[in-house]
Amino acid sequence: MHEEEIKSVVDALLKARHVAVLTGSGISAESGIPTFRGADGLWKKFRAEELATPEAFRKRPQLVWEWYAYRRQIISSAGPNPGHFALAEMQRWFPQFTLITQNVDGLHQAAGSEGVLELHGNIFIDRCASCGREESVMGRPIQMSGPPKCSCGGLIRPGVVWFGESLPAGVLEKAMAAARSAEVFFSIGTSALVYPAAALPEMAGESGAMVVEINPETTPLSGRVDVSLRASAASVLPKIVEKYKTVTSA
Ligand code: BV8
Ligand code: ZN
Repeated sequence: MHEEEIKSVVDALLKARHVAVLTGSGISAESGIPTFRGADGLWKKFRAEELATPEAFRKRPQLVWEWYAYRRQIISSAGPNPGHFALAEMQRWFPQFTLITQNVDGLHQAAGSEGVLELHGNIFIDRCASCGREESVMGRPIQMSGPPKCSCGGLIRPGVVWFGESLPAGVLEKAMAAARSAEVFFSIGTSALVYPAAALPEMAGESGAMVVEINPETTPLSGRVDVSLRASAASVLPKIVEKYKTVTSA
């Protein structure tokens, strides 16, 4: 299955100096974390677009806090899957490898990936909505009800990027530079609907990269990529690693 496509991807990887990857919630699906728009993407009938906004937090801080506490709970009991580990292994093969993620779950880092560009922040950061003070809460007991208060009196929110908020300065620029210089650009586990992240694969294609999409379903990007692997990340990424190692050790 997909032998043909995998061979063409490996052939391109063998010649590449800079490989870039954009991941979305689909790569964490096989770790048991619901995607945003998949069947299990709703929480208490709310869609992400209704909760992941500054307005929602202003209007219903407890509800938004509860949603993030629930997600922190799921992520804390989840671990990286073979898709995450495959990307961590691939990082070592190239002079330059840029992993850009829309995910806030930290699973790429847990799998050993380094220098991960977190376009949308990280769910285990607490940030004061007033003074902006940030603190990692990774590994701490999860405060299920909230939001807690900062010493300045402000409300604490998760350190993620909500709809309508700009991405962390510098991170998006680094991601765009990688999209422009990579010879191979992977778009993995993302519906390619949310901007500016969704512009990255297009940018890479326009700069001459081979764009590879890995997704069991089609997306608005599917018609414009060079290789479309209609498969799950946890199944096909290890196959790419295996094929690459067979060819390079031959
Ligand atoms: C900004 C963090 C402006 C928080 C998230 C109209 C047109 C165009 C744009 C806009 C518009 N109106 C508003 C906008 C801008 C908006 C936007 O793009 N909206 C969309 C909905 C149209 N963007 C923003 O607001 C961004 N900011 O533009 O700022 C600005 C400019 C200057 C100054 C000030 C402001 C900020 C966007 C970031 C929002 N935060 N998350 C949190 O996590 O709670 S977005 C969230 O959804 C994710 O982070 C991710 O980025 C995004 C998309 O989700 P995906 O990761 O793709 O997940 P999804 O469920 O959609 O898809 C999963 C895919 O995986 C599926 O395709 C599925 O088939 C596949 N899959 C499933 N299983 C597997 C699999 N694939 C592989 N293997 C499997 N096993
Ligand atoms: Zn504060």
